Amino acid sequence: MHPAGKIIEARLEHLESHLEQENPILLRTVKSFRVLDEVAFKLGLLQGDSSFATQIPWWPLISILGTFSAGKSTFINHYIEYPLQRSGNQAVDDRFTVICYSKEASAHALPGVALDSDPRFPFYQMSDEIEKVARGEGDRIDAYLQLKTCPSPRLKGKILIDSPGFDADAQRTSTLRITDHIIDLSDLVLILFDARHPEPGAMQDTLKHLIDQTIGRPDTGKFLYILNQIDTTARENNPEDVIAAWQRALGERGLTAGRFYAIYNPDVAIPIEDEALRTRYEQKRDADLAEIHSRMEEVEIERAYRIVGALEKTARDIEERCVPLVTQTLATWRKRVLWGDAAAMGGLFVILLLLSIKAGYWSGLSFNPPWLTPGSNPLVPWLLLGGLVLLLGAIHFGVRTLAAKSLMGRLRRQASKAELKGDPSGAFVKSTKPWRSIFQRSPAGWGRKARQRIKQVIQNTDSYIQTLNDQFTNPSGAEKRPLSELEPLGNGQPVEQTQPADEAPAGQTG
Ligand SMILES: Nc1nc2c(ncn2[C@@H]2O[C@H](COP(=O)(O)OP(=O)(O)OP(=O)(O)O)[C@@H](O)[C@H]2O)c(=O)[nH]1
Ligand SMILES: [Mg+2]
Repeated sequence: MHPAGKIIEARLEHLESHLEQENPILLRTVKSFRVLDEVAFKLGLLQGDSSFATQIPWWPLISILGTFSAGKSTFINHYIEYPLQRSGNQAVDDRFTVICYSKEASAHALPGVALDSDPRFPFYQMSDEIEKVARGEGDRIDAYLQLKTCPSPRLKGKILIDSPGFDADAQRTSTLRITDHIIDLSDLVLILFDARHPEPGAMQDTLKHLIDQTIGRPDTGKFLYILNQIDTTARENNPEDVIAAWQRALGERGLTAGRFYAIYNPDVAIPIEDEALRTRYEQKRDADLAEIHSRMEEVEIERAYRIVGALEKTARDIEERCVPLVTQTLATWRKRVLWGDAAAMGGLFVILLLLSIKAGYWSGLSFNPPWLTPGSNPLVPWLLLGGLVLLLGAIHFGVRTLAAKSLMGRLRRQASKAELKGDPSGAFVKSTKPWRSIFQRSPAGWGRKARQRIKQVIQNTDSYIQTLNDQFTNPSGAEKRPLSELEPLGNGQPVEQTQPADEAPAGQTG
């Protein structure tokens, strides 16, 4: 059972079952994330309903955007080799369709809310995101998104998004903002243009918006600009001229980076009579289509490396950044508590001294209060002593609380600046609980066992990377295979156990 409880446990199991079907190579990494979760919960770095595994997007996202009727849906159907999306010359879809794999024999359309609970989606809790970009629309997620599942093996391990055609002014701002959000989340963005109207005059406002969005971003590499339906130009032109004119038009809009392709869909193309011309068109199309498809496979591989990278970063963050930050803050806290105690208790001593002088308890340097003289009630001194101890205790714990509070703001700022995985302020609160001595230097939950578990996870990430490398670097020149077809991580390989040494059965550890 996950330390966060049933909800997270159910989500992780859901994630594991999807990985088993679609991306078995990553299955073992979930186990490592579970180990990190446990350590982080003990430390207080994670709290409530959370897990490091649910903070990262597991499935790469490929979005297909473009002008109205550019052939987006037809392109997707051709790629997945399945007639999933409706196509036609009228605007047939006004919603984004999130398409993912399911082994069920028939395709399913689910309401957008289903996206909110599926761990595969980077927009887990998409309605929150929609609410953020378009206030008041979060409850209407179904008006913007639908989810379709389909048994095409090409969908394994990835998610495609088909978008509504961009129809100039009719475009609602919320749709535009969702598009921007989807672009941000996507690993690969295909922007389809229609060769029937490639010239800038035909470029609608929204397409301009799309292009302007993609210019000057740090991740321009993820945009592929595709001139589709070039078969329609075969009668009048040769493809090179059309493509050049289109690229020039884009260049005039400031778009120079990125990759440009020209394709058409063999299933619906207008037949090209001239044989030589047809061959030229087909060669161009096949070369470009192959490249586009291979980019679509590559994102799956890149994503796998990124997940292992995130695992390692999380482990290292805990050990090398979170714990030191908390330890440091604890040291400052200890100093403040000691100084605070000294000041408050010193003050109390002076007050008591003055009071006792005023009460005439002193004769010269000897302390002679009436309740210590023989014959007085013997309980009184003990009661007074008890009262004093309570008072000192109250001072000490009051000082501890104040000192801890005085450090929280700074700690939170440092943590958010460092962009840490996990929340050091939670660990600090846990480490300053009343039953912890101020002289304990390491944070609560950070001991030999925790350290070993982190070390083990880091070692495991090395072997995961090694497995990925073995399967993807292909000195023999063999074709890269998508992840979904590969053996699970560590299969038949001596991948280290995630179980720490000190948890091994008794008698095996020293
Ligand atoms: N000649 C030719 N026609 C195509 C090609 N690709 C798509 N079409 C046709 O263009 C029309 C629009 O295709 P869709 O796939 O519906 O286009 P879309 O971009 O999804 O359209 P919306 O979702 O409405 O924006 C359909 O009639 C397709 O058959 C192509 O490469 N060549
Ligand atoms: Mg469509």
